Amino acid sequence: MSLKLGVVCYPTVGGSGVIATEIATHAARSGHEVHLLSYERPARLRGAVPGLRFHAVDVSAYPLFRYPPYDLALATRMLDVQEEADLDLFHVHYAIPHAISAFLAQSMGRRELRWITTLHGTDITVVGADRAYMRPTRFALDASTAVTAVSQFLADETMLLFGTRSGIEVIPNFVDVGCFAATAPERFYDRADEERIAVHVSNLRPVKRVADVVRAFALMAAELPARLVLVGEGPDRDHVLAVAADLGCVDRVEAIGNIDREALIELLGRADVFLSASQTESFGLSMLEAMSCGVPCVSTDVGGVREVLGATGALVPLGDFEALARAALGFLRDPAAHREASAAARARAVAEFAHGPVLERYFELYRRVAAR
Ligand code: GMT
Repeated sequence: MSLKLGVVCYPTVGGSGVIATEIATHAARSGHEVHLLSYERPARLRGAVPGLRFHAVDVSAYPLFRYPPYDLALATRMLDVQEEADLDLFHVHYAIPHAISAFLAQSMGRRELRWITTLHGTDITVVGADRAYMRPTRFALDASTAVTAVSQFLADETMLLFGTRSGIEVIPNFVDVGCFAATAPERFYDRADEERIAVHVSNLRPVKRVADVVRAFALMAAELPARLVLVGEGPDRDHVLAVAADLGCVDRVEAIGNIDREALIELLGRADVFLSASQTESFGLSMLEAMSCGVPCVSTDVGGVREVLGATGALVPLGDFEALARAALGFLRDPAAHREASAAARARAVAEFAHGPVLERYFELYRRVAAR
């Protein structure tokens, strides 16, 4: 049964925008009619996709508005699209403000509007726990037709924080294991100089504790020829480079900013280890993409990360950058250990998080919601 879907997300390179865009793209390819709404064209949306239409949400910059009301503009656009396209349902990614805009659109409209809210992480753990956002978030979750969370950790955290009445279904994030695959991998033992390449991908915000990544890397680089590639842009970039300068390894740290999907896949094919020092991480989509390319991940043991890594890679206590370095060196000193960890990472990504079966769970939920 083909459906008419509205998908709402942030357009940025963060994981929620990536997952929403991938769902929209795959849904259109599977024959559904998809309308994608955001304030900009999402970074992961590549070229024209038959069956998928992007709707930009414009917010007027009237001088009186110190904070332009995006949630109102989004609600209006959602209602317009629902009426024009006769949508079956919306799937909104990240609760704030998308789930609240959905409620408003439903209240303003003449016919029922159904929506699924997918929780991604800081919409609950940071933003939703802020007093200013707590009550509207709980309200919008209770009003949603269905709620999903990307990990069991996040579902539990949501129940704990909000005591929400709605049952939360856990549908994990996924990776396109066909595209995120190292077809001609080049690891340190394939390179003449044996340089180890450590990678970190994030939006370089305080919650990612990227300075700890650099501290771990400095210890690693003291032992082996190594380079750290930081992918992504964010407010901590300068601070992190200052830490690297202070530790004397700034010449081996490259902050390359945002890159497109193809460049990321190419980099992961050459990477030897992925480092993550996050304070909290509901899932860790960048790590899953790295695993799919056969890159062992070393991360702080926080949030839903252990659900993603399973027995692959290594988990260390939050704040213990020395343990992070030690665990990474375990893979980087020994080609046999690295090969084994690389194969285990890829195998877990394929077995547990391949895009096909996870997408089928979303499509099945869409059918259930549309049939209610
Ligand atoms: O919360 C963020 O850092 C942004 C958010 C996003 O929009 O990308 O990331 C969250 O959602 C991702 C996709 O589901 C998860 O992979 C990230 O772990 C999660 N971030 C946190 O929990 C810190």
